[in-house]
Amino acid sequence: MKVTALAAHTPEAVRAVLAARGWESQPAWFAATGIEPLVVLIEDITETEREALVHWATKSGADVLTGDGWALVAGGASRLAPLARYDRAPAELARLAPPLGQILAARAVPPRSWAIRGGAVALDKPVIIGILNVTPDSFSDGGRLSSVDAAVEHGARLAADGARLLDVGGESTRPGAAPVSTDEEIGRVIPVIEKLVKRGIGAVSVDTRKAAVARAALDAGAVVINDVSGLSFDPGLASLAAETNAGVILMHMRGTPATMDSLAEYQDVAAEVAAELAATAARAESAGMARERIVLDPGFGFAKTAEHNFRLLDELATIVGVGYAVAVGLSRKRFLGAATGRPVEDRDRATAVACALAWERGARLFRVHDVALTREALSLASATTSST
Ligand code: PMM
Repeated sequence: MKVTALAAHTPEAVRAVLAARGWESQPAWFAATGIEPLVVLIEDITETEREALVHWATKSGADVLTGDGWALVAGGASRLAPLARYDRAPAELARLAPPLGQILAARAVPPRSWAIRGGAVALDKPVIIGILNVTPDSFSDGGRLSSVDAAVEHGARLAADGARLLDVGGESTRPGAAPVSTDEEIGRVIPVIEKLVKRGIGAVSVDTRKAAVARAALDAGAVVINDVSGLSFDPGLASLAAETNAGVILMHMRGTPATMDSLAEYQDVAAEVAAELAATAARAESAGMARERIVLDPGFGFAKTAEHNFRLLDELATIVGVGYAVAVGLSRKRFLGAATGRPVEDRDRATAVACALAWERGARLFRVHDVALTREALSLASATTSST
């Protein structure tokens, strides 16, 4: 007899063992994902629901830990799956079926492509978004024209290095940064977007919270709106995105850049950010945005302490479980400095490593300053994990 402990952090090891023993690829994949461990936290449940859950778990062999108003249920995904079906689950647990069904569906069929204006972005390989900040301290070398040219040249370099999108932003969202007027923001980003589009340098995303800026950017040829406020700053942004068929990145934050640091309070940061992002996505869909146009971003550094950011990076699969493609903006952020002791100008290696960790946990889009270095790290990460 020979006994081997298989790697269980992804379904790949099980799939490969079955395939090597003659299983066809689809059944092997379904069987492998079916026995993947799943742990769900269920909150705000009644005493009747809690009792029904404990009873069901005892009978079906799932593990359950519970307290007042909550339960943790754990087992292979296929063991928990009956709870997502009205015809199989105990009647007392009917409320659990829709949210659990969504989680199981997101795991079984993750988004494979992101619809953006006039096209689609494949998500089977890492998608790198190059950062092109056009704030006065980023490219200013005196006159406006030379700074536009410098920004466009930088964009060309990011695209050549492998950026699929260029994210042009004209308002700093660092904690305590001064707000910028709409006209000023338009004056900063539009000349750069126009030139990038005219020269065919790359698909452009606009990093803005304001509908007027987003509209001008889309008119100039941008195809994606990256809203760090997650539709909470400008009520006009949601309908604009819906009408124009833009791709959207909706980021999690609390408050505004001026107030967010005081709102960094969580009991379970990943669970709370996931729930708040799910609510944002639901708002987007009810405003008319198609599900396949929406990307969610947990907002590293926005209303989060360093410790929150580490937890969120480790537990990114919880955000992926919401069921949308996930983007991360880790580049040069302060918490990377907290771990490495490196100053902001020397955090690109840490960024590349963090992106590789995020890929492994299910993120598919990576907003970074150093595209070449991140691409190298992600090439290795994606070669290591199968996307069967
Ligand atoms: N971070 C910043 C700006 N825009 N957009 C998304 N989607 N995600 C982010 O994490 C994010 C963002 C702030 O970082 P910067 O000042 O280095 O651009």
